[in-house]
Amino acid sequence: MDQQKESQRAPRTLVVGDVHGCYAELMDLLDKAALRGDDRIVFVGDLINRGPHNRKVLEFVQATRQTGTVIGNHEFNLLRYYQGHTHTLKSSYHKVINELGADYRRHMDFIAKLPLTIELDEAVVLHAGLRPGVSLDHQDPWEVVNLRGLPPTGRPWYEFYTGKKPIIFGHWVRQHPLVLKNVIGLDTGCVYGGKLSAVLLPSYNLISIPARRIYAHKPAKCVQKNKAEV
Ligand SMILES: [Mn+2]
Repeated sequence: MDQQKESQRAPRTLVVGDVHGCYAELMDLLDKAALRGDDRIVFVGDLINRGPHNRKVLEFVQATRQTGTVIGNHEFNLLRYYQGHTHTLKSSYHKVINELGADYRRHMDFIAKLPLTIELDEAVVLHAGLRPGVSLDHQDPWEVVNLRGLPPTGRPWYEFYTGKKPIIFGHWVRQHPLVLKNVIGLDTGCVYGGKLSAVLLPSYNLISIPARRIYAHKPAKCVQKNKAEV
């Protein structure tokens, strides 16, 4: 058996950007990716909220073998409400709770166990960002799921990331995936009528699927205005 054929059969990992309940687009993306039996799917978090089919996305992730997901800020916010740490929640989250109905508790038990980071052979997956110079174990959880610009300049956290292992993240919506030397940003705003994007490892091939429609309007703070956008 020659080595090339052997490597073609090695399991791959598809890392998927913010889904936000866009189940139909997720299925389109998986069709396009043509995964094989032992390939893995890892999500950058924000599986839910603002989109149409939050329950279906959560059920798919829990029912499908070889999937993993980190927690996103939307799961984080809902979990804090569920656990009684806050009593305020935007209306879109209440729609998610209604959609989950009798299964709300079961899905929150799943969300409560989600990790902040998933370390793959090729890259580290997390939702939003990292403080430079702080080890993965010592990052502030709120920042891992929310960080964008760093004080005092507000420049994106990833401009300061010098780690050897690439970081794959979502959270910060841009028109096209962000591809830098050791950073890949996958949130291309599917729920806002953009596209759902993913990267297949270890080839680093990018795959995108257009949104079928606009499901929600984008809050201004989510838009990447920085010059670093490519
Ligand atoms: Mn998001």
